[in-house]
Amino acid sequence: MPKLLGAFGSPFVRKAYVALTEKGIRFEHEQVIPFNVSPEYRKISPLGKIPAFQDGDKTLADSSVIIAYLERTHPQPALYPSDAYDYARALWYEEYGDGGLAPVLGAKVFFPKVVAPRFFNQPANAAEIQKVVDTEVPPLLEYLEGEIGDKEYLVGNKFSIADIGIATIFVNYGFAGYGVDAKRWPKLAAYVNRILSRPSFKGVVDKEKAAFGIQ
Ligand SMILES: N[C@@H](CCC(=O)N[C@@H](CS)C(=O)NCC(=O)O)C(=O)O
Repeated sequence: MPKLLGAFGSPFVRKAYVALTEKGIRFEHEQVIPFNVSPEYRKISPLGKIPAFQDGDKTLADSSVIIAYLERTHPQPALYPSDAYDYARALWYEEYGDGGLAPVLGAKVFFPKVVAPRFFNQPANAAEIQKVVDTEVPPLLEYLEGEIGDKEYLVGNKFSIADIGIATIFVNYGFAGYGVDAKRWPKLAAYVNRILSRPSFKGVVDKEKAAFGIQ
């Protein structure tokens, strides 16, 4: 059976977990904590990051790479649009999640608020985190509010990698005690709720909450 490696709490591990679930692929999941990984793990993931993936004797690292592979091995249900422009737009939203949202909502809010105090014995600087929430987060959400508009999904009227890549970051934001203010960004707030209530997201997020002791 294929194996996903990487710890709960990582938005990138969650991306791969959701993609595997959406595609109905049975898999094992091994919790690998990042930052001080074993030499064996580094052979699979040369940058030492999570997630990684094993499929028989094939190994892969990086959530985007893993999901692209799954799309070829298990084409249905498709997680990438077939139209060329929709495909590229979906990759753009995935990148907006990985490279735009994650460094702020993940690295500057979730990490210092949840991970650093629990696992690195570093107390959270509440004022610093709040400043990020008040100044750096809003423009990122403003853009998404305009993009989602009245659409159900970000691209092509269909659930795709775009929705996985964006919604996964809001799980971490939620774990940190924050959410999308529905008065300020009503369309985005409804969209995030809609995507996160899919069984694929709900299943993994419930397990993560149990692991972290989050209500
Ligand atoms: N582009 C990578 C990012 C993975 C990533 O940054 N994972 C974090 C955990 S959320 C990590 O392993 N950090 C440890 C490190 O940077 O050494 C992906 O999509 O898989």
